[in-house]
Amino acid sequence: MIQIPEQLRTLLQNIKQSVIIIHRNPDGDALGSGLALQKFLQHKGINTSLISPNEIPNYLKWLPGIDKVLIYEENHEKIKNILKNTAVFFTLDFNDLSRSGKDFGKFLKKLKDKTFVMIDHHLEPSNYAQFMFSDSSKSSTSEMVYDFIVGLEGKSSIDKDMATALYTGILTDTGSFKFPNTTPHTMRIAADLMEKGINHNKIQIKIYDSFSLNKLHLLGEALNKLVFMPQYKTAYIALSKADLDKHHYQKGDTEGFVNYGLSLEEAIFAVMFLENEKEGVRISFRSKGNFPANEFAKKYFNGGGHLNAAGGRTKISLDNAVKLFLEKLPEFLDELNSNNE
Ligand SMILES: [Mn+2]
Repeated sequence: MIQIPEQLRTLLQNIKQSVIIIHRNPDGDALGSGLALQKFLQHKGINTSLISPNEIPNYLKWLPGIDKVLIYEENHEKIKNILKNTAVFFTLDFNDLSRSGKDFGKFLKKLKDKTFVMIDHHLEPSNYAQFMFSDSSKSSTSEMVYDFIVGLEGKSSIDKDMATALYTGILTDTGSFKFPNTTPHTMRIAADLMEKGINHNKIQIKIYDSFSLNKLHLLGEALNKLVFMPQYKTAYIALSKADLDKHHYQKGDTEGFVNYGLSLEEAIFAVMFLENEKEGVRISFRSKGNFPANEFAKKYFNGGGHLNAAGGRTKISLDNAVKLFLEKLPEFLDELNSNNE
């Protein structure tokens, strides 16, 4: 349950327009929670735009309502105008405005007369929102948006399309209900969503069994390059721009690759480095048990996230990023070896 402050209830009864902003490189949780909240607000008579900072990955393009998502990078002047004329901003699945991208984040930080509503499950939220729903014990923002909608207007206000979107977010952020963030409450919500008539098997297939041949070949490349260091119980993969080009990389193609490192029986920590011309190197971190993947990401790679799943980035070269990682790993030797799964 989420307690909705009376002030926010009143606000939502009196506005005609709002926007929802999700994080850059949106995933199933960002888009799932965004689409569901958008439809809910539309039903309430609040005209609501859902804005993604950049493009939508192919594996999510089937979500109901996805064709109406506005992409900031493709149309920033039009979107800036919408934002200037809107008073209430929902921000979903991120803990700091900079997660919407450099340029977009700067623009958002300058907007002073807006009411921000944050709904998010990442640690250490920044203090920009007048209404803050931040809970890192939740599996996903989609779980929180479910509780938010139910808290406002009850279960009957969730329709089949909203249920499909929310289920997708929960499914992807829990790795099909297998990550430690999955709770009895998560499962109860999933059951409620199933009762809305969603096709859960079709969602599973759309997300996990709809790969392109290029993606599978890229996975083959990644697995061949996987390095395991038994002394650190750590596995890592580094994919260069050339590796990606070779397999005609499309956004989202490397989704889930980092988890293969963690599927090694002895692995506690798995890392994937991805070279990208525009953004430097993006790094994904995953861990088992109580090893803090987010601490590593924060300390050395300008990132953060959850205990078992975090991300980071750097402007240094791919080789230097791997070098830095290998240099710093020994600092965590004790934690890696005392980990209780
Ligand atoms: Mn999430």
